[in-house]
Amino acid sequence: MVYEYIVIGAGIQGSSTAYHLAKNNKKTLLLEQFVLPHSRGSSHGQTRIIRKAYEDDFYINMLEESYELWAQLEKEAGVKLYRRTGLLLMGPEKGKDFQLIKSAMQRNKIPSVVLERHEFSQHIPNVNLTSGDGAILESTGGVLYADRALRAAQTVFQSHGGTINDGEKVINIEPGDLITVTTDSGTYQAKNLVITAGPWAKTLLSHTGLQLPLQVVRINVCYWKEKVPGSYSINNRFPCFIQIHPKEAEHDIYGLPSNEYPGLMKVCYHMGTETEPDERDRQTDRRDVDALSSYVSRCFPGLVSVPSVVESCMYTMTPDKHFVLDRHPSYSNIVIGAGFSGHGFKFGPVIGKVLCELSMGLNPSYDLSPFSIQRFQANPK
Ligand code: PYC
Repeated sequence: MVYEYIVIGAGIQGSSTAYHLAKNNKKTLLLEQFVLPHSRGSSHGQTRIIRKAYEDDFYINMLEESYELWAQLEKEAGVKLYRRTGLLLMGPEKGKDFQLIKSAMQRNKIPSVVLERHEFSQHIPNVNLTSGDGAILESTGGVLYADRALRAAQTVFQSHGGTINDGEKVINIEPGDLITVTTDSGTYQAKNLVITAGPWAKTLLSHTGLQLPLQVVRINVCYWKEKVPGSYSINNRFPCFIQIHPKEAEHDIYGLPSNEYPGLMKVCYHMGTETEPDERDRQTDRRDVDALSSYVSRCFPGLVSVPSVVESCMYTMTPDKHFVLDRHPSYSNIVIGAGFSGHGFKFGPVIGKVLCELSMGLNPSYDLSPFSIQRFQANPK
């Protein structure tokens, strides 16, 4: 079967790309190796954080549009995808990372308030602010309803004539003017291909002769029980949070108010242990959960410091934690979206838009140099 475009991988980035292609009247096939919906990749689960609190202007600019595109998708699909909660940023006040985000927020006029230590507990009850930490509350931060968002992008894609073939694993890609994609149950051809295969990107790209420094890690997604029901609840306006440089661990910790499991707050470590994507559940390292337990008992005294529920997810990390959004260096009709490094979901609709632009040969709406493949080739790690 011949299509104009094939997109491999129906996570949020691939589904959003397919959505934009179909809205541009392109005959598009979206291939997914697992039967949808599934919890095997990086786009499952009920919630994600959305925020503009970033240190780089290029992310903040993309997020401005991302909020608009999420709102548009909400309208098109008739479902609520975003709930504003605010985003609490905590971290060593004099530290470089906290200061860089704070100045980027000021420079970009992101609605926010700096919470002084003496007023912190009045605004954010039941949290112990670490000595030496500063706190900023970004008011547009909130929760994205991830499963719903993924389904919405796929449904609107189909309503514009797009085809989803799920439960079909790609086993070969033959580049050419007409690219041939072979799955375990069929063969498809298209003039253009977009690869958004999440943790499987590295293997798939090797079929095209491209090696990228992508590392897949397993994330333990932990939910912690409130000692007093409702004390960290979305309904009581508790915000999402990011803790930069916690004392207990090398990487950040983040959390979302209790919502999807009533009475349980999601608090997770923003890093994991390396895994093979098909062997995720063999990875049983729980050192992150131990660090989280110490953090929770020190900073969230209203939570039981043993997680009630632990689920799994995967991140695909690049060495600099910036995404890959680029054309294949050898085949200009193959476009790649990869390495979302655990912070890509919130950008879904805008990433879909730029991958669609790249694959249609249009000028992308954003400067994509921070996301180039060449940055690895110039300085291989
Ligand atoms: O980038 O906001 C974020 C985030 C939260 C959890 C994982 N990433």
